[in-house]
Amino acid sequence: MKDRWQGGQAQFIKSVFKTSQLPEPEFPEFAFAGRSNVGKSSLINKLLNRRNLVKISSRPGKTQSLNFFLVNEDVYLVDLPGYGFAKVPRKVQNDWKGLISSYILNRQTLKCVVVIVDIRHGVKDQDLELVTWLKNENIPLLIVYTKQDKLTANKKRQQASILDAGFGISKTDRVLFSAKTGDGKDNLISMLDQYL
Ligand SMILES: Nc1nc2c(ncn2[C@@H]2O[C@H](COP(=O)(O)OP(=O)(O)OP(=O)(O)O)[C@@H](O)[C@H]2O)c(=O)[nH]1
Ligand SMILES: [Mg+2]
Repeated sequence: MKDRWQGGQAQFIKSVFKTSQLPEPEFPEFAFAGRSNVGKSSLINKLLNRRNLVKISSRPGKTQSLNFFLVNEDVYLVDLPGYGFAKVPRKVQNDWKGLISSYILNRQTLKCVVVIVDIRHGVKDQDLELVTWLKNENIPLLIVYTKQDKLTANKKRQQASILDAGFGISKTDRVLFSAKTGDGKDNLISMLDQYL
């Protein structure tokens, strides 16, 4: 149902810094994870057809809490803090990890974790670690290769198969996307809708 996502019915609910602050698990939920600066917030904005609902920054590490957005009054989207940003102190990195992993493992309404990867980059250790962990925990996941506008068609295909091989996934487990052009948006929407 494209209108759910693109109809403009989305609002920021809250930022969560600890488990006790999580909103009631009232709605099906999708969480968006990925390295700092990969384009998580941009993807959510594009998905919801909103320019500025989620704050974007060229400075990595902008999103430091679990940010909840309510879509169409019946779905939560959760923008997770980015990982892999070296300037964040180890103590803070570990706190994030603890909060995020307990959220992912215990959230009954979580339908799928969307793992966002920059199509230009190879498979990074932390991405592989997350994907492997999600698979082991039997948490449904969907991988998005984003910023595809930055590559030529040839290079895009090449990078996509390198990433598929690195993550051990098939074409049907991932979506190519661009927050700049909106390419891949319909595909992403239909993948998400399958969980609803
Ligand atoms: N060309 C292009 N630029 C993008 C795309 N997606 C995001 N960007 C740019 O990448 C930068 C980071 O985007 P964000 O959406 O803030 O990334 P993030 O993953 O939310 O970052 P953190 O919250 O810091 O973890 C911004 O300058 C965006 O404009 C895309 O698909 N194409
Ligand atoms: Mg962000």
